Amino acid sequence: MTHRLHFPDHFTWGSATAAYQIEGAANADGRLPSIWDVFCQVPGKVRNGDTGDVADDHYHRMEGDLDLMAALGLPSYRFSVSWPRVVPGGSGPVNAAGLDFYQRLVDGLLERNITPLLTLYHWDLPQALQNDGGWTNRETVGRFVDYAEVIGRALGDRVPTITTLNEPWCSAFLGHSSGVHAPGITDNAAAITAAHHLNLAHGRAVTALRAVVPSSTQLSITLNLAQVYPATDTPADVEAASHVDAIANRIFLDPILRGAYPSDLLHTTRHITNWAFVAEGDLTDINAPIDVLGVNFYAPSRVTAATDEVRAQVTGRWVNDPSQADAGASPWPGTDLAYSVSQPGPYTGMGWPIVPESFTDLLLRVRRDYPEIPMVITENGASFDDEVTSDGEVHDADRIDYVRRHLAAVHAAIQGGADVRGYYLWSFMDNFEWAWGYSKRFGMVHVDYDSLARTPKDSALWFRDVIKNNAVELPED
Ligand code: GBH
Repeated sequence: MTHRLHFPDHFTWGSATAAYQIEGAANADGRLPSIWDVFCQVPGKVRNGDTGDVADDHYHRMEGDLDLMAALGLPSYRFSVSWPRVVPGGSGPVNAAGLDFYQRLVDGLLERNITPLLTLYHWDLPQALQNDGGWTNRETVGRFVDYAEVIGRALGDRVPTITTLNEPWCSAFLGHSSGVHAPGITDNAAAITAAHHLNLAHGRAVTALRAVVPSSTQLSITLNLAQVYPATDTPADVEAASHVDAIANRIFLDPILRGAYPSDLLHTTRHITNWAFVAEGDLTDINAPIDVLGVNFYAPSRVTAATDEVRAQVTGRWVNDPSQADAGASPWPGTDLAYSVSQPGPYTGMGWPIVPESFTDLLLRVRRDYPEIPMVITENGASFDDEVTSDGEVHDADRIDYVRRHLAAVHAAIQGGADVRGYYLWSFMDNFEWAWGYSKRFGMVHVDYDSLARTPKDSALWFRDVIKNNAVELPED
């Protein structure tokens, strides 16, 4: 016996990728380096010295990949545009050949009845802008708005949803606090400055896009959100969790959806920055109305207050989980107040704990605290060591189990009143997993990195049925 959970009518199903992770063709047709091309050249930053030079070679194999999406019954596809392909210098001339790739991509999707969801920025800042300070430089905001307008004008008539930024938390804090992502800076004040400029770039791009895209176009931002649980219910741990929640979640949610930074955040970071980079009018600009919030979810966090006793027990400042134990600096400025603690398993292949209930908690929390905004799950998925058989099949029961449980969690949130409109599985195919290079696979399609052959995994066939039924089947347990 199985138990079927039906999703609402018109629920959008899809799968997601990002430009630098799949395209390759790093030097093709006028593209110039992004911060990730440069970061990959720094010894020790990316596992095995991997780079995005070739990746899945999607740039040259796009038509075949679209055929595969159609064969797998995907109603929608989320991709990102490579800024350094379209405006290679970060500002200045548009590269027609680069833009043409996305014209063909969008047309190819529409021909196959696959609805595009376009992300303007998934971490690949043109290096030319980084040379002037990147996201720590307020000038970058204007460059992003110009680039957003170029894309809005060129593609806005055929793309029903445009997302400005993917996970600005990662750009700001993994890029500028822990330094495990490009541009690899470790400066907490710079990270908070970058977070503000990313917020401002988002809000001003939304306003600029409104003027050039059809009125029906949905504008959005994607945030990586995670519930932050206190390790115990002592007041100190509860306060630590609230602090991390502010620097991880509310630093984006509050200005974007309420037009103000959280007052507790301004207080807990006051020894790092005086927030003088926030100018008159910025918060009104950031608060530009959006139509839908993209939510990426992988795992929750669990934290404890940094008492002397805790300090004596932990070796590093950043001890969240097995995979991060040796990662060095914390990505949470001000975490001299809080330490991440390891959580009980089971874990994914990234070492991230599998806690589907926290996904329900998160969606209901967004519903409660920001009640007006509809949500789309723009990423959820997992990396595991998939089993490739000698006859070329790829068995990934762990991934099916992860996605099944997380879909049930989304369903529970919808039942509880959360307004969730769609779900995009990360990722369509195995790809360049940032600092982990090609050592981690998130795809529902397997990629052989020698031949670049694509093979749908069991999860892709399973997901095709979920889409067809608009329902997920749970074992009766
Ligand atoms: C997303 O980032 C990206 O958008 C996507 O490009 C990427 O391939 C995908 O996820 C898989 O990684 O850091 O130990 O506290 C997700 C980044 C992952 C950052 C989970 C926060 C929390 C676990 N997030 N992480 S930990």
